[in-house]
Amino acid sequence: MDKHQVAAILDEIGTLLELQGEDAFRCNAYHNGARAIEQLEEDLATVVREDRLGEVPHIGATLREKITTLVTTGHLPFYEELRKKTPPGLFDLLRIPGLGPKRVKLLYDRLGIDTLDKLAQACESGQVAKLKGMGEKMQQKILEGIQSLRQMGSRVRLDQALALASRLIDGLRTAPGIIRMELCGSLRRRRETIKDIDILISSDTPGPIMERFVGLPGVTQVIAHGATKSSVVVQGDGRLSMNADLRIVRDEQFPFALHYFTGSKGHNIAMRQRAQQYGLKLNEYELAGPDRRIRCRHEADLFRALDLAYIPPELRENTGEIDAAAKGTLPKLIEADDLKGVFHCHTTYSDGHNSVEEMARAAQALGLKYLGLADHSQSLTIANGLTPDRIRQQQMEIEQVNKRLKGLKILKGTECDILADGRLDYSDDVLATFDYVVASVHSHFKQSREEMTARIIKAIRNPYVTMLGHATGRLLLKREGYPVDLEAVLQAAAECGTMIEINANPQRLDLDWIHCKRAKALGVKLVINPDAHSSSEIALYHYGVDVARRGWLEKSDVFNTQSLADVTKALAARKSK
Ligand code: DGT
Ligand code: CA
Ligand code: ZN
Repeated sequence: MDKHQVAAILDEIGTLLELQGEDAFRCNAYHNGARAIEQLEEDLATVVREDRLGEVPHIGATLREKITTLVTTGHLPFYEELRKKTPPGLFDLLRIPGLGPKRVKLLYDRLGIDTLDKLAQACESGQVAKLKGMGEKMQQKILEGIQSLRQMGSRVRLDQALALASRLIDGLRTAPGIIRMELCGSLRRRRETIKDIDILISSDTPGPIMERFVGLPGVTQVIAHGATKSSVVVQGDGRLSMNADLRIVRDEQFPFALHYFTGSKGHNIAMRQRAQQYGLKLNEYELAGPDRRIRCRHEADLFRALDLAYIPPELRENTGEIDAAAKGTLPKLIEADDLKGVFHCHTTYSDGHNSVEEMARAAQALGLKYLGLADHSQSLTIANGLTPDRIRQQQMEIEQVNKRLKGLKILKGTECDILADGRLDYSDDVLATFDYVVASVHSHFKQSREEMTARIIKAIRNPYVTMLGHATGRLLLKREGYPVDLEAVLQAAAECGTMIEINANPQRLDLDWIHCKRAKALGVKLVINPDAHSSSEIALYHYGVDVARRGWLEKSDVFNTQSLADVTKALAARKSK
């Protein structure tokens, strides 16, 4: 059992005792002991073995005995008894602002409340307000707390979390004494959804930085305020709120802490095993052997010390990156600057907010060389899908605007609905007027997996279809994708040379990175599209590049890294087949 696990158990014992109504002195002994163990720089097992726990501040005789039992046997009967006596739901209640162990105990003893649901009911029926020391105001506050807790239990979209995190980073930047500062955790790995924000700083004077952190604008609650670690709740736009953790280490520890807190957990475990093969121990503070410490200035030095190439954070999901880094076969990942254009953007012709020309100017400002406009097709009436007449009108306008533009070309596309039976929403002669066709599912989501798979594969086999749009239709944290056999879809795409979109809109990020990896293995070409509905959304392609990187994709795996000349040639060749 490592020190984090031991510390967590000590902390929990402190809380369990509080819930039993024990006196504060005894409870705090456990909380303080937990913190001391958490901050221990030496290996806990060694300290226990050499019977030196007594030298650790805040560890008295009782804790020494308990910790020794835990570390040597992996169990602690005292703790297990306490747990049995306490309903687990009481811990959920403790997360509500204003509810300490005393009040939770009161609610449990008097009203039998041991879950959030029961507490919500008791508040709604007014029972809580009648308890001694509670009142109407407290009851209302508890109800609000339950609501925000339920919402916070869920994850947050990458773009929203990044926005919140950059606000925190900007607020911290001017704090005195910061040597290095980085975002860690799932944000640094660019996962599509984020549980909490992890920030790491190196400094010799952590105190004032911590003060700044817990007082930053947007911080609505301080969960913990310690010397080297603090946790807060920050409020974003709307009702969005997230937890954020700040850890401060000494600068020589920074590369190790940066690696550790970037994760993922699976990657960390595999790295620790690799270190062990070298007779070294790797943790958040150091890489060290029995009689030496490996000096690392940067994360790259840490990898080098284990004979590994630098592994970019996006790849650290323990899906073979350590092997590849050892063999020197890591991909050279695609970068945002590699993109030369995009293919899936909407204008005011369908449900976009900007005109053809406004979209083109925005793409140009981003340095793109081509912009594919792909408005919705006729049967999608709620999105003002285009009839063949209006297609002609738009294509004429595109030709006009193209004459005025220098350095950027607008390509004529469509986001054509895949009808319920797999046919496309336009006749072949209309389809032939486009430079390319994005085919997407926007209806009949409830089809069976077999029907949906056959429907999509039929579209993929249609020679007019250049690429499949948002392959699963998922809306992150809102709507599951429709049931579909993606493996079969990817195989069909590989056979026909149909491309698959990485929809970069942060609400979708569809194709998922896992399937990008598979698509690449099958030889399917991917294309990163922002699905922009306004000029400012074209830049969303950045999130698609994040997905592509997590999917091990290189520049050559993504179609829109090619020049305008090459793209034009490839599209023309495909049409003439
Ligand atoms: P999330 O759920 O979006 O917050 O994802 P992460 O990866 O940010 O996870 P988090 O915040 O729980 O922890 C941050 C990093 O700390 C994680 O990526 C790896 C490291 N870590 C956390 N718990 C453990 C653990 O039990 N063992 C190891 N080896 N590493 C851990
Ligand atoms: Ca995190
Ligand atoms: Zn679209």
